[in-house]
Amino acid sequence: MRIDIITVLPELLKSPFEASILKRAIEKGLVSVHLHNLRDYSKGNYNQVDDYQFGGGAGMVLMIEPIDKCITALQKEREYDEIIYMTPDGIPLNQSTANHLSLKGNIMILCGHYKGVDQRVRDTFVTREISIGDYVLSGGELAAAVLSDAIIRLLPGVLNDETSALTDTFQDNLLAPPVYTRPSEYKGMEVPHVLLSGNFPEIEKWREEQAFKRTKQLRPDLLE
Ligand code: 6GU
Repeated sequence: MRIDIITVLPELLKSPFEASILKRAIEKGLVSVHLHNLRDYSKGNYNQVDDYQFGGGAGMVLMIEPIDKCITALQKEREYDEIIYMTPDGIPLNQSTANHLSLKGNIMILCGHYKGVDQRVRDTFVTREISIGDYVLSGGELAAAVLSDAIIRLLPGVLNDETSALTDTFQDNLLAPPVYTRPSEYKGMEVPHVLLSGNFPEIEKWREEQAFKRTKQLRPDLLE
């Protein structure tokens, strides 16, 4: 898989891909992530990428021309399965969308900023608009990092048995059950005895019950 991210703040997006699981996925060649600075596609001495909105009002809008130039340059090199615009007024991200996108080959992610992008960018280029929740971030960069992480960890070979995605919260629309590690007793707090029993059918049953109980209590909306 290849992910191209278009942003006015590439430095904000660097570190998530330079540590831990994402770094290893890139080193193994399972994914490549390319950051593109929108300013490299602007014209004039000021490297202008944003401007005041027509009709007046506070806040700058990312201009269509540098975005068009960047997207068109990338599309000349390869075909993209999706051009995703990160925006708080997009469709909220969930595990099902992450699963779907993890099956794609090339995806482009455009990070919104300020008041957003010229609507013509959304009308012309964008195939999908994604939000990561009902709150506002300063820009789409952190949201793009969240989306990339959610996708990349699902690629075959990225996770091993210890980190397997199969038992994740949400993978079956349930929250994950509680987990414990050594010691089995700490300051009088005990680990549920069934987990120490070695009875794996019983353990599995307990985990399913706990997952259901937790989901019912904390996220009843997932059970609907
Ligand atoms: Cl994708 N972008 C911004 N700027 N804020 C957000 C968001 C995205 N998702 C939730 N809040």
